[in-house]
Amino acid sequence: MKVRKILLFTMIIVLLLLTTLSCATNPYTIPLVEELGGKNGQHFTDPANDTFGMEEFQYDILSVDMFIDETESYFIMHIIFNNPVYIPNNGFDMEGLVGYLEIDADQDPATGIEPSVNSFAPMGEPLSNMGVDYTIQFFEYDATFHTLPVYDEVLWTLTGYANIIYDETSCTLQIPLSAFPDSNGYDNDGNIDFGFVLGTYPEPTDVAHEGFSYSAGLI
Ligand SMILES: [Ca+2]
Ligand SMILES: [Ca+2]
Ligand SMILES: [Ca+2]
Repeated sequence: MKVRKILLFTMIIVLLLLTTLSCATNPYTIPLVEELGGKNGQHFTDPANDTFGMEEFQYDILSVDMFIDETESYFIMHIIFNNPVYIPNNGFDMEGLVGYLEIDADQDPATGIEPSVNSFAPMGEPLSNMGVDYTIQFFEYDATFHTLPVYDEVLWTLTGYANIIYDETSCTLQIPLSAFPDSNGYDNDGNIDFGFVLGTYPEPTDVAHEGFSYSAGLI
């Protein structure tokens, strides 16, 4: 699985079609965080200017604001970057935002797989001790339904879809808790550890995971 993820950063580039680069102006909107009545907000930060890619344009994660909606059915995650955000799978758009959101749903390093954030983190950065149970795939953005798929990393099954909207320097995900089912033994209490490796098609450019542990306040 880890090798597959690494290869995606370099292989998908050959599948892209030739079109012009365009900044994210997605007219589709999922319910805004305000409309969802997001609660139990928590703020996470990643250093600015800590990217490690080789290309001129690099995604630099600055912060993640996270909520749970009033119905306690969705995580809301607002990711802010230190650069413009470009929609992936938008033709020959080398600067589309791709990568992985890895989730340790039971906060147990003994279950799941080794996080790929550790494979991409530069020398000297702290490593993650997550046992990754689920991954949200930024490579597979569906422009029709505005979704990203969620995969079970142990069973290799599709478990759901996260809605996503892209903005000028940020993106917002609406992730159903149902995408992290209890059926495989995870204790989905709404508390998760998570981490990102994000970048462009040619390369990953930033990882963020240290201290990224969200508590939804559910029983
Ligand atoms: Ca950063
Ligand atoms: Ca785990
Ligand atoms: Ca970082």
